[in-house]
Amino acid sequence: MKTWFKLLCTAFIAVIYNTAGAQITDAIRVNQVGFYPNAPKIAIVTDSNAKEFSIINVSSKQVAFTGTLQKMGVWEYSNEYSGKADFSKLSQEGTYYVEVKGVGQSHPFTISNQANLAVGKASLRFFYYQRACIDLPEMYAGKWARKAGHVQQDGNAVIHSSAATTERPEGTKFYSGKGWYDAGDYNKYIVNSGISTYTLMSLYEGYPKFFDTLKLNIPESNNAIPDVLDEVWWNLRWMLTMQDKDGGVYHKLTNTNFDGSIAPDKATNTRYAIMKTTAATLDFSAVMAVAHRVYRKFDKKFADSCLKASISAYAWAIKNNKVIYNQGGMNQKFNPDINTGAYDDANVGDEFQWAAIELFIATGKLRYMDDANIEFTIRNNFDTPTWAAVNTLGLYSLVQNRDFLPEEFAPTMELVKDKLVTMAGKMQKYQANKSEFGIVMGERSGNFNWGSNSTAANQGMMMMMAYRLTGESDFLNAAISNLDYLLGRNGTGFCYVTGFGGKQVMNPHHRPSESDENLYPVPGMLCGGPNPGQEDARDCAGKYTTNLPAKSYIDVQCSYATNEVAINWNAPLAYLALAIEATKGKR
Ligand code: 9MR
Repeated sequence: MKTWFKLLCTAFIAVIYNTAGAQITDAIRVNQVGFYPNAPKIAIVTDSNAKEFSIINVSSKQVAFTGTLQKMGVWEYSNEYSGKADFSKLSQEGTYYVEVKGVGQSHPFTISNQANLAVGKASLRFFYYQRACIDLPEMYAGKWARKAGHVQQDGNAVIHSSAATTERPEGTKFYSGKGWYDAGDYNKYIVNSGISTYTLMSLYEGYPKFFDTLKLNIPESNNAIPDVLDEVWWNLRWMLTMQDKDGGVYHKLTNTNFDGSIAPDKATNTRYAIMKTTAATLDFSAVMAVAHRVYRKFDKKFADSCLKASISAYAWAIKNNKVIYNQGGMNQKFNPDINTGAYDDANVGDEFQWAAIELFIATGKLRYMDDANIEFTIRNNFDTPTWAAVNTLGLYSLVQNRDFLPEEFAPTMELVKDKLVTMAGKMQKYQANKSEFGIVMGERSGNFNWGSNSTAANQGMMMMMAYRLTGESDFLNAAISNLDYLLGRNGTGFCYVTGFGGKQVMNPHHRPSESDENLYPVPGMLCGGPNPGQEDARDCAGKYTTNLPAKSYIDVQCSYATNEVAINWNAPLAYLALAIEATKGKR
């Protein structure tokens, strides 16, 4: 979006907002998208003088519900008082807002049997908008239609000196097209593709019936494969190009430096395939083993090629088990220098474990389980997944596929289930008994990191896994609480998904949105969220007003540390929103 145009429009909107919505207050924090009739409905009022609340129907202006605010205390992460408004009993579909006398009214929200459907679909359609090497015509992309980017560059990717072999010397060109742009930047990184691609395949695996009929209005919508898997296929095809002949996988396909605020088709710098690493190769191996089982019933040939790729990648990683990505070190040895995202992870134990588990599920061979060594590590080495901590994804897959595993594995499976329920249970208890905002997010202070919104989404995904495993509604409610957090019940009052809510994210760090003429950014994108680390403080001088963990967020383009978007953040959002929709929604 052109800056002058945006400033003009923002000023215009501010005027309208102030006249028409004068009573809307930031002191009431509520999911600004929607609730299911038969599910928890909570708002938080941060004014400690307020005692009562009402829920008002927007069209009739009638009071639909009244209640007393429950004193919850001060939320340490935002330093705000929390009075809880519980209107779970209101089950009539409609559009409403919360009203508190003397405080004001909240942004509107719906109560609906399809509360998450629109936001969930938008969160998946984000991946279509991130596609490299394909035009996005208006019929699928609406006003965010754009020309293909990187057709020439990724069609003629260049082997970087760090990745050179006798068979593929430095400068060799190869095809590395398709795939999703990682984030606000246009590079493509295998490590981050790993967790993102997995999360969407896992979503399909958990709710196949729901996704068999969910249409996303993408070019492949009319083929026989569910749309979510068509979308994932776009990235899998790129990932497969990143495997060298010896089984190893290049860490990333990248420019030397980040591009400026330009459209994809204007970003024409050379794209290099960078050195093979153990982490990238193992993430690739895990994802391809999952792709094998998920795509088998749709396209056996493709599925078989994925398994082959997975096995050879794993074998490479066994032989090359300590090739750690260190961008600084690499730049000292090789040219040209590379200064884009590092996704550097010195600990590859969890990647080994994840790949071994997925290969065990794919092949039934117990030798992979020996490698995974779950019995030994189960006590402590698992946590909420991130791009750098992936072994819990293996636990998800084991639980999902428990009915198809060899009998000898049953005792270990008990440990796995127990581990997952214990981990999830700790978080759920924090949400239900301790959190002043009634959310899982914040169960540890470290939750407010770079991409903190993905922490909330991944916690939510874990809650849904525990819910499917146990059937205990406490887990489902905890999942819902974190989605509420992302959609408005949080420390800033923003609905963190673009295009949704009353208080919207308008200026994400996302080059396609920055460079087009639209006022609104590409919809369905989850921004990184509050991050007191403020690693972008120099580029955003004078913009931050606080470093309180849950408030350290700025809706400005410069803020790559709080307002960027990324595939590994949107994937768990899609999981959370649509797993809940598949569970509570009615279509
Ligand atoms: O999500 C990544 C975060 O965990 C790291 O702290 C940060 C700095 O290394 O990088 C983030 O990933 C960025 C990647 O390196 C490049 N594309 C944009 C990603 C999101 O900001």
